[in-house]
Amino acid sequence: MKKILVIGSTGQIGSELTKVLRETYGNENVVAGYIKGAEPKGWLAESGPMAEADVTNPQMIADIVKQYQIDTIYNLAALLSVVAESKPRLAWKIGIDGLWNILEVAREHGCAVFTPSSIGSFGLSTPKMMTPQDTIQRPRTIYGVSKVTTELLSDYYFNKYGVDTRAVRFPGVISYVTPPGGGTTDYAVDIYYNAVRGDKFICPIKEGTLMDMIYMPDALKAAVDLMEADPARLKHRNAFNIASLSFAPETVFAAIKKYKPEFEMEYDVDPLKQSIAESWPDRMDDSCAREEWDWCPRYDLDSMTKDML
Ligand code: AKB
Repeated sequence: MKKILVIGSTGQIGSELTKVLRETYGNENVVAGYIKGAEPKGWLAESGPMAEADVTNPQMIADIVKQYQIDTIYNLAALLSVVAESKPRLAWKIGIDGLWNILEVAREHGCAVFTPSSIGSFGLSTPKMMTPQDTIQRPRTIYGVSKVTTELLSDYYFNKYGVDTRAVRFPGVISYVTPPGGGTTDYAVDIYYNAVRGDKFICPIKEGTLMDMIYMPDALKAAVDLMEADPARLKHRNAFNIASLSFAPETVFAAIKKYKPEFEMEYDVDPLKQSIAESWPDRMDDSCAREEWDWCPRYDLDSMTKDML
């Protein structure tokens, strides 16, 4: 049975990933890592072990790995795209210096490491439609720069030291359980919250702006399935394109309106979010993930919308 440490277990993806991992591998085998000020609460704190796991403190990570005999680390420590632009040094410290610390611990203790990349790892010069797995990655945000570095550093540790590093490039993740914070794709979550509350939605992203999105259960399935995949089949490692949904604001608005005809939306475009969104793909080509580890999402826009509402 795997022994897993989830770093960033109280974040948007972290809390739901910890739940799925505990259901899959047993509560006692999944340690919920957190940082001071963001301690786990409720079921997360009660259902299994937890430990302070600050990626900027390598000794702290090594101690947890030794104490719980961890063999797999899910490293979700990162600032999202919009917030990272206002704190670039911190984004680097957590995303890259932190990853370095984790990879060193993993090398010493033989752990596998999953550190997600993102659609943010692409930039304006990347082909926008059916973005290939291997393509130009010249992002201009610090989020993107750190995600490309994450991919390269993870590949470096695999090629040089044999550390079992694997990752996906997450689209915008949509969930009704934990709201995100500070991302460019957050509008696609906020729109559902507004619809359920019966409020008009003010959309910060321009009509016609396509971005890849994914429903949380599919995002979690990707993270678990990739770490379970047969390494002999993996030609790529860091990181796989995974596509699921690709839509613009007016499309998700129309999908919600089908169930809530009274729902209203108007645009008030945020220039920072818009410029980031325009530098990201319209839709990724995920054929490598499909071929190498049988990636296949389960939700489309309509089934997600029903579930969200
Ligand atoms: C963000 O918008 O920052 C994230 C992402 C797509 O990486 N949700």
